[in-house]
Amino acid sequence: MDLLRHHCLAQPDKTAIELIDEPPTANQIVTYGQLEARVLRTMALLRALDVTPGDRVALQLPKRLPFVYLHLAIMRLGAICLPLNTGYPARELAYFLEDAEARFFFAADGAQSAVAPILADLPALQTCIWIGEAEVAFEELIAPYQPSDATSVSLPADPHTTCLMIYTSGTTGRPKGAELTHGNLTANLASLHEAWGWRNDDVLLHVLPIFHVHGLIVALQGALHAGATTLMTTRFDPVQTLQLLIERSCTVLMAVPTIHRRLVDAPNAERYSLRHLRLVTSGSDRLPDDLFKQFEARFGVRLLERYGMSETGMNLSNPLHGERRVGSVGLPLPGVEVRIVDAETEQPLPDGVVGEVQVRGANVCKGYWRQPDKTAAAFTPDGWLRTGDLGVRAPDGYFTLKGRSKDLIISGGYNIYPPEVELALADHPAVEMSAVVGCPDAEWGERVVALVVRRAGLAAVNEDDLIAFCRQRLAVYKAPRRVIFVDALPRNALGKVQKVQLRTEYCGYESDG
Ligand code: MLC
Repeated sequence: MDLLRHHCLAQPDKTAIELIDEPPTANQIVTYGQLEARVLRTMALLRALDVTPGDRVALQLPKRLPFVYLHLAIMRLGAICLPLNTGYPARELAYFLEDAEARFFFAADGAQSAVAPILADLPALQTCIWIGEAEVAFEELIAPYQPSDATSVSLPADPHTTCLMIYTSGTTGRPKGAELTHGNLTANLASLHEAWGWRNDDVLLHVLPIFHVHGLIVALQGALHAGATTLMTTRFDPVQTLQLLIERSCTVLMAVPTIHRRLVDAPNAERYSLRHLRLVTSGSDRLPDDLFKQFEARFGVRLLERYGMSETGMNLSNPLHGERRVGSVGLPLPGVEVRIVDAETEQPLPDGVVGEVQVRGANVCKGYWRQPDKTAAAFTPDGWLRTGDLGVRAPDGYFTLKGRSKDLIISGGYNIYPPEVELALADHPAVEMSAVVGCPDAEWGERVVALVVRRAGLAAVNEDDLIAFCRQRLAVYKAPRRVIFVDALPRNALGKVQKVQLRTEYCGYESDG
């Protein structure tokens, strides 16, 4: 982040971010000089609001420039940025704000009526600021604050200070906040800078959400760290993406397999050559082999698949130069150690044998917010993070993922934890019990399917009722796409529901209800 400040001072007139708005006549350009000035004003605003180092400042804002200014300003003040998915309904939002004990919350004006009622029950929350959609509203908000009011504040010297908190879930319990430090982000950005050859003259087309490490750190911060230019769309549209990549001579695109699938399937996609792009990455979910091949055949670009997680940023990547191996997530990034261990003994396994992927390095988060037990359970005594992913290492060092030991669904690059969906379903009076599984899906990777046992005498509830019920309680992407009613759930001798059996039996969607 020191490097970002350097670019702001060294190339003040260069475009840092161009927001691609709708309509395009409303596009907005921010130079590096303006970025620095607005971040400093935003820091001054935050100081006037009494934001102090260590405070959690939550953002549930659309993908627009105020989010970026706030994110950078919060971290530079030594406070902790808590970015939240804009799809979280009030009920989920309340959990995150409460668990993090957020003192400050910046939210979209348009969400006020839905969100305001939960705020009274959050004793730690001191200030909520509603931000209008238009950039100008935020600029008016920070206008009275002078950049000089913030200049006395410099980055916290301690790299172990938490600056970003990203909530992830587990197989049990509620979501937990992974605490990423300044040192974690700096280390990971430096690794990626080296591995992917980020250049000052790169033009990144940014189509991802910015409330996750992928869009926020790997893509946006990656480009800012390099002093490159980012074209930031407010949402993903396949045709717009292809047009912008060509018309604006973009050099870098970062996306998830669902996005790559939609690009390949876009109308007249064969008319677009993307050979001028020097780097097109794929992550957040496994890249199917056929998609890897189709993308190259259609656009003349070999996708670069990499592997990361919220707790670590990026760990493994196929090389920029050298073999980008189909089906593999590549080699450890500079400064990151990756090993495959036996799940029981945690002893390293020889090449070619499948085991748990474990990761260690300066990029790995320091733990989970106020969850010492879960933090202890996530790490080995010598500091390896247990990822819960299964993988194998080839003798030449390439890693390939082979599934998950944890109960997790990945849909369109978003992680969905079945227990969260099962808990939501359990609140419905007609649900006796449920099991949620991920069924393979060509577009989304996996889709959420719920197997439900109805409570005796309450058979009237139907699939649409339960889907609608979940969509009220959970972000829409977590809600089941299908509900299949069953008489009983298969269990093993210990009473544990057999999800592998359910996937085998029901992912063809044969409902017996
Ligand atoms: C949207 N929907 C989803 C969904 N995204 N449902 C399931 N899974 C998803 N991922 C819902 C919408 O709310 C909508 O609901 C319906 O599905 C269809 O929407 P759409 O318009 O087709 O979807 P779209 O908005 O275009 O979004 C698709 C997408 C988006 C692929 C562009 O999901 C996306 O940006 N994914 C990227 C996620 C990401 O950045 N993950 C990084 C995590 S960090 P309705 O109401 O219309 O039915 C991480 C670490 C790492 O994992 O290594 O990177």
